[in-house]
Amino acid sequence: RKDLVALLVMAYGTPQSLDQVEPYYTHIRHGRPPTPELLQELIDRYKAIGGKSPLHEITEEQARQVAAVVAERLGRPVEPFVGYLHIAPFIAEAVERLVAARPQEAVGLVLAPQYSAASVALYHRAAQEALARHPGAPAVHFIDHFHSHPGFIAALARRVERALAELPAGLREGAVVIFTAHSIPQPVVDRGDPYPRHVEETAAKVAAAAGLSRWRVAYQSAGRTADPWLGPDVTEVIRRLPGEGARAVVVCPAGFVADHLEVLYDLDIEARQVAEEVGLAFARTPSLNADADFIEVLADLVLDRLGATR
Ligand code: FEC
Repeated sequence: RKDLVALLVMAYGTPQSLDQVEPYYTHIRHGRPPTPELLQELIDRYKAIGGKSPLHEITEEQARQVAAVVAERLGRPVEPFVGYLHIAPFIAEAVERLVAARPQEAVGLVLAPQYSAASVALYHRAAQEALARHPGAPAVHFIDHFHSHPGFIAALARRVERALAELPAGLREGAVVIFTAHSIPQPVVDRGDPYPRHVEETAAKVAAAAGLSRWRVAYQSAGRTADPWLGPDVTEVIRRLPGEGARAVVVCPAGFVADHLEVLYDLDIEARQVAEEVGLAFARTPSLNADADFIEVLADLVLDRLGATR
């Protein structure tokens, strides 16, 4: 369609019901089905957050809103096509629909701030492989990362300040902020992946913007595989904090842009429990979700990418 801008919005994906957990988990494990014990553990984690992760609805809302803002800025029609890495509608299906809409221009956006061969590259590969099956497909201009975008940094800094302000006054001074991102297998890091550097950069810039003196980087949600995973793990770091004089911990999941299992379970339930065990007050910064300040960041990235292609 003349004038149409297509947004290929890609995210991790989540099961929509408990009976979808097994195929989803098998897909994440590159086709190897989980053992019954591992499957039950994962089902129990979904049950602990109410039976379902809100990631699907949040991703759809983010896509809808960024398309609306870009359409308004450009004065052109903009249509989002959402595809998931690990569950239907898969990225390949979103590409099919995008190609059928015959856009004039297209941008690919992965909803993950830091680049890794173990994350963003997988989304891009899924999209490229689907595009390659359509000789007439439009060029899709991919956004690789936004880990140091000034609007993204400012949005996280505001949330860190808000979480600190909500701690009881007497505990605020002794609080340590831990910036977390999903762990990746150590062998990927050893091949020179930019991910740990991107995570450190996000954290350092947010810490500077929020004027923090006590902050750390940690990783979370390491997979249950034989490989070593990138650390230190957030729970290990929390356990060490009382020995360093801390009285409270604020966890900022700077590697995620939405509420989902890894935030609502691994942080809000598991990390909080560890903090309480060692006598620390615990707070977690609110996720970006479809908040207006984050939608502005995404729209800015898309507009920049479109401008750069002209
Ligand atoms: O709310 C939800 O239902 C989905 C939450 C979710 C997000 C997410 C993000 C990332 N992952 C990344 C890497 C890996 C690697 C493996 C792996 C395994 C899992 C499992 C679940 C899961 N991940 Fe995930 N991830 C989410 C959920 N992830 C469930 C399987 C059970 C487990 O191990 O805990 C290991 C694969 C393997 O076994 O070989 C690697 C990275 C991100 C952040 C970037 C992104 O969003 O893409 C990196 C959200």
